[in-house]
Amino acid sequence: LDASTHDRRAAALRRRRRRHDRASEFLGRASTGPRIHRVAHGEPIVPDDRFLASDKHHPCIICTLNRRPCKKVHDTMASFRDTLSKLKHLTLMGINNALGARLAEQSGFHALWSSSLEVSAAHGVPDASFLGMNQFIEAAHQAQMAVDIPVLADCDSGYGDSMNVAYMVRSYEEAGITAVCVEDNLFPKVNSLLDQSRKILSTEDFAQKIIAAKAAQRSDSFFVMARTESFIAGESVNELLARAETYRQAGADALLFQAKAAHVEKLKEALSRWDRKLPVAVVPTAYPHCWAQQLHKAGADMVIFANQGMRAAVRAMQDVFVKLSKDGNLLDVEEMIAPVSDIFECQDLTAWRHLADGIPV
Ligand code: SPV
Ligand code: MG
Repeated sequence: LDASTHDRRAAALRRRRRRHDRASEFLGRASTGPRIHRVAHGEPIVPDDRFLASDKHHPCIICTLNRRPCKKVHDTMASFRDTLSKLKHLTLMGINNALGARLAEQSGFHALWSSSLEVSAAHGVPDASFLGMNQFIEAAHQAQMAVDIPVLADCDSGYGDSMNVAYMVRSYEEAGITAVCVEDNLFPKVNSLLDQSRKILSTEDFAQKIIAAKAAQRSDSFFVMARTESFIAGESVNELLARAETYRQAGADALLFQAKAAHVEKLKEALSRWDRKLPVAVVPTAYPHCWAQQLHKAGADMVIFANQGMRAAVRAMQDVFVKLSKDGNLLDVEEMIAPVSDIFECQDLTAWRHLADGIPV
């Protein structure tokens, strides 16, 4: 460095330290400076170890300024694979945006499901491949940005054939998502909960999508869940298990056995015969009488509460909107709604103010 550059940097560093110290004094906490992911950004912009990220779970200030995670941030944060391997049983909460993600994290969930049903509904369209991949990525990405727990992104049938699936994996990985789920539904997909007969992809064609997905991933930790609609399409336990075995051999990291109320006995038999050869997820929306603990006991490693958050929000909004449109009296609904302070908390305003002052949170 030439002398003038060096002087300028030293002066900037002194200014920054003074600002930190003042802020810290004000907040009554030690000054440590903003965090920067050395791994993601090479050398720190300020040549002082005080300013380096020491806690891998803290957001990087450059990611914060860019308003998107840098490519490697999630290599240092908890990936879906890490979380699943640490917790024996995982219950995932369905969300469609950052607000839902934050509320679910605050409620104690350790992983999230970015639901295609919810994201579609949030756009006011059916869960029938109306939205494009980028709209689903945006929803999952915004959710992931808001939390420290991993998001498993529901990617329907993978937005095309095997080549499209490869592109999908690259795109989600680039957006900081550590796990995706693809299903053997045909394009355009039909939501499993609809009473509608359907054909699904051949076992071999879907296995090819999994092979493509696994070939496309860049980081070892990226996680590909293969979901089968076998029961929904009227297949037997043997047929489902044959698919499951082929998907396992194709490289899937986990499976999802989709089922409705009429399939519960078949599902239990399949889980028991599968015998945890790979982790399996289930979605009990249509058989709510089966509790998560019972399903875990029956052999499901993951239970996904796919859409209860959105349904709770819809019911709450219906009630408040109807009341307001009738009476126009805000006092009538005050007890039914969250205080504005809760909204500020969901927006993490205090944390952003601290970051703006260079104080890590
Ligand atoms: C979703 O939440 O989008 C799902 C689960 O895929 S289900 O709606 O049950 O198909
Ligand atoms: Mg879906």
